[in-house]
Order: sequence, then structure tokens, then C-alpha cells
Amino acid sequence: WCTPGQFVCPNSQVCVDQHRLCDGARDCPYGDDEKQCVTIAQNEETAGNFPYNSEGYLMVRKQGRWGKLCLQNFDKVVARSQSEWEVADLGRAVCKAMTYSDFERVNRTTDTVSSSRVDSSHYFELAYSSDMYSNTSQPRSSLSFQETKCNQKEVVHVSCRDLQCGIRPQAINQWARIVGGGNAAPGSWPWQAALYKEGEFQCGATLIADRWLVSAGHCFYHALDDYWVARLGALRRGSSFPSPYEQLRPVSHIILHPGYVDAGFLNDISLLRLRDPVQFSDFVRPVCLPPAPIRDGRLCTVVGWGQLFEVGRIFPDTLQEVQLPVISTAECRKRTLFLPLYRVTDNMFCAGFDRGGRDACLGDSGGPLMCQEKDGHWSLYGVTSNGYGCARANRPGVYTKVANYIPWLQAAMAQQVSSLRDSKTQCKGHRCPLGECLPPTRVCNGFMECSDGSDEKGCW
Ligand SMILES: [Ca+2]
Ligand SMILES: [Ca+2]
Repeated sequence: WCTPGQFVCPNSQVCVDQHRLCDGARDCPYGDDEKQCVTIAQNEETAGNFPYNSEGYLMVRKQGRWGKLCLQNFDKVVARSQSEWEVADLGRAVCKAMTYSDFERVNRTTDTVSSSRVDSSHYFELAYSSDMYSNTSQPRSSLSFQETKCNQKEVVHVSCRDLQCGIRPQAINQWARIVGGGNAAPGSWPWQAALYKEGEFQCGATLIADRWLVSAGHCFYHALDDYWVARLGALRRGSSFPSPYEQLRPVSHIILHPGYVDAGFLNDISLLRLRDPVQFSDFVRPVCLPPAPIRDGRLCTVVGWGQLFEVGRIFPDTLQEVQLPVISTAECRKRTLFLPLYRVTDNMFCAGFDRGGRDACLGDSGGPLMCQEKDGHWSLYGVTSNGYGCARANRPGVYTKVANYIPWLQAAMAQQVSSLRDSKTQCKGHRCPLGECLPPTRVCNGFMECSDGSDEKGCW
């Protein structure tokens, strides 16, 4: 319904013209048009894309247009505004604005514009307007940006470090939580990953670093030699055409916990290394590891595409979320007394309501149980482990207690890649994006069998 080129305000049906982006006035219902007005990028064209770059030029956006911050009058403006700003403060500010923990380096540098880019490069400089707003009762920032030719081409190159974990830039806090389960909104759980084995959805997983996922052990026990692909930034499991927010990454190494025991699901945890790191964005971000063991009674959230009913294998297409209370281990052992397979160890915990129902079944094996900390960020407390059917009354969900495995996770991530066991990658025909291996007879056979049609590309 928007005209091409217009900005679509997230989670509303409002369209905003480009020149109203970063113009200082709020046009989207949630103010999204004034949110992304500073970034780090290599050039003006890529500045407006979704990914977060940890390194690049400091860029600002004014009235829809991106440009590099030009430093030619920086010292003069700082002196006039009687502030004690340094270029390093600019770096710190942009890194923080992009949810990095801090900056690593800030350099004043000369912009090298290749001849093909001369027309598209654009600059803004700081402007100080001491008298302009002096009569208004509202105190406002007297520093702003204005266009400049930037003759000396002196700009800022920044590198930031440690993207903050557990932050959900796209989550809409204004929406009431749906108790009892419901569809998740796009980008609400940016660390949630779907795992596909040879092209088929199998398990959930959780992103904890740019190339590491935590999942359950039982997903891989009989499938260490299969070809696994992680799908991140996805909301709809069944959609064959990936959204622009999605990232697919083949799994290069599967590290199953050495103490995993299939009978009883002991130490049901695994760590997956991605062949290539993900590109962080609003839709693909890491969760935090838990600062302490989980507390009984705490209300936490489970997400997944898990079965909606035990019978019929009905998988929802859109990511589901539900809030569940953590049950004490004593209570959980009582409830599972007559289920002989259930031996709840101290490396596990239980969550769910008395009545059972949909909530008990929602999480995918390997997917996250996460809780929000007081300061607002989210931590991964549990890995969905239960493999005993679902949606039965008095049958709480069982989760691997992540806090007990942090030393193991950290040691495993620090291992030399050469010491890890390689996953199988051979396919004698063609690999589809989600990992299905098509035999040579199905490549260029006139039928599109991969979701992206890659098996029928370049045939003639
Ligand atoms: Ca605006
Ligand atoms: Ca084919």
C-alpha cells in the first residue's frame, strides 16, 4: 500500500516519505522514522541496509539521505559550543547507538572515493546553532548536521566491539503479551534459529555468538554425519522464499556434550559451529548466557515452531511464543513419578502449568527457554529437552539447565577448529539452500526442487 521508495513504519500501516526520515519530527506511530539516523558503513548505498557493521565510516542520515560525517569544522564547533567533545566520543556514541558495548578504534581519515562513487558520496558536518533555539522554552540539542562539500574529505573511521547480547530491537513492548501462547512478531526473537537436516526441519537452536549456536544433544545423537543448515532471522518456517532478514548458514561442526546419554536425556546439550559467521542485524542477534542458576517460580518464555498437538504432527508456520513458570525440581519429580523415563537430575529443570495443554508442547527440541533480566536484556536459561510427547496434563516440560554448562560451552568454543570433527559436506549432485542433496538425475531435470530453484539454474 506504500508507494515505492517510501519507508514502511514497522508494525503499523503507515508510510513515510524518505525526506521525513531523520528530520527531527516523529512520523511513525512508534517513532521508527527517527530511530536509525546514525550508522557505520562502507558507503552511502550500504548504509541503509539491515546489517550492523562493526567497522566502517561513521554515517549520519538527515531527511532520508545518508552521508559520511565530515570533520572539517569539528574542532571549531566543539569550541563554540563550549563542550569538551573529542572524536573518540563520536565513536563511542555511534557504537553505543548501534548496541555495541564499546568502541575499539576511532581514526580521523581521508575518505577515498573511487571514481564510480563520486556522484553518490555525500557529507554532513556538525553545526552549532547557539541563538536559533535560545528563545524557545524547550531546551533542545543545539548540535545538528548540515550538508557540506567536505573539501578536505576528512571523515571518521570507527570500529566497535562486543555487540550487546539479549537485546530485541524489533520487539514491540507496547503490545501486551499473549498468555497461553501466540504468534511471535517479526524479529521478536532474533537469536532463535531453525535447524534443517538434509533439507528437513528438525530442531530449534539459539545463537550465542556470531558463529555459535546452542541446541539439544538428542537432535544430533543419530545424525552427526548428516548435513545441517541453520536458518536465522526467519519467522515463517514454511516459507520457501527467504525474507530479506533471513540468513542461512551450513553447520560445519557439531559438538555433542561428551556426557550425553540418550536413555534419560542426560546432558542434553550441544554446540554448533557455523561455517561462516552470521551478519548481525536487528533480526539476527545473540542471546546472553545466564548470570546465575534459574529460580523457581520465575516466569520465562519458550519459543518455537513445535507441534501444536501431539497427534497429527501439525506444525505452525509462524513462530510461536508462550510464557511459562519454572517449577521446582521437587515438585517436578512428584509430577513425573509415574513416568519412568523421567529422571529429573540437577542439570535439568522443569517449566509449565498444572493443566498441561498447549504450552507444554510448544517449544522445539533444542530451542530456547529464556528469561528477561531486571535491566531488560534476555538470557538463555534452558534448552528444550523433552522428548516424551507433549500436551499432557501434569507433564511439565524438561529443560537442560544452561547455567551448569557455561564452563563446557566456553571451553568448547575456545577449541582449535582443526581439533573438531568435521561435518559431512559431500553431495554427489546439488545441495539446496536448506541442505537437501539432490542426486544428479534431479539436477536440470526440468523440475524446480530446491526452494530457490538453484537445481534448475544454469542448465542451458
Ligand atoms: Ca520524521
Ligand atoms: Ca530439479
